[in-house]
Amino acid sequence: MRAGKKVVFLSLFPELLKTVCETSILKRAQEEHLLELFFIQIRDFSLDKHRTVDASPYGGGEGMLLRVDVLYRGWEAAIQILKPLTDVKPRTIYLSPQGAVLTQEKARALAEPNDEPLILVCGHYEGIDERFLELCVDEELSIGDYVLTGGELPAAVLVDALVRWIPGALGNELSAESDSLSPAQAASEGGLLKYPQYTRPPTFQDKGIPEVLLSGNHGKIEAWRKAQRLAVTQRKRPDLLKKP
Ligand code: 9WO
Repeated sequence: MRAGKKVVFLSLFPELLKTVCETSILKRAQEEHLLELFFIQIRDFSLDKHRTVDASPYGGGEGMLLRVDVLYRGWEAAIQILKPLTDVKPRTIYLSPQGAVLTQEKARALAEPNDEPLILVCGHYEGIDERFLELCVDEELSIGDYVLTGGELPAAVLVDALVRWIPGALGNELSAESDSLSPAQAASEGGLLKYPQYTRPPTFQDKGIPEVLLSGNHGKIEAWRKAQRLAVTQRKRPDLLKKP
């Protein structure tokens, strides 16, 4: 078994994904072999001289769809890339506004060290042929209730949310768990939002910082932060406090 979470992107714009993934924490996670990313250009699996990947929908209607045969050959290439790296069957995820909404809990589950590779399929045009969903897709995930122009940014969001759960990826011993509770996590664990934070300079445009933070009294500071978390949650996300 090779080290690191393995993720293959199937996309018409792999360069966009590469650029996002060559930055910051995602870059370092790859350098430290905590994450191993692969990029497949769907267009490489078109067989005609114009490298066509789309066609109009049977029955008529707006726009174009990604062809199932082209997409399938790209998916098979993803399977072949992963074959020598692990015996675990990959999980194929299609990013679409029709999927279940991605949560912090879901990202944590996908980051589990079970060696299950991910194949992230990024659609374009008006969508993909339904037969690809039936044949290859294990799970459809959405990052929110809005329609974009393609699945690349959602796929990047998914990997970014996931990498925070890989032990060591945040560059210190603190994991995502000890970081600020996200609204989603707060919602699922009855938690609260983060308290207000301050750093230098101590005065900016006549605004100081709360006196208690300079007191050196850690008990008082903890109590203040706890009260602030409740107040901030009430003000910004009252819905999180109303959930049972
Ligand atoms: C377009 C559209 C128009 C009217 C009603 C529903 C509709 N769905 C789509 C659609 O899925 N367009 C796609 C563009 C085809 C697949 C890739 N695209 C996409 C993915 N747009 N938005 C996403 C997406 C993925 C994950 N989370 C949020 C949005």
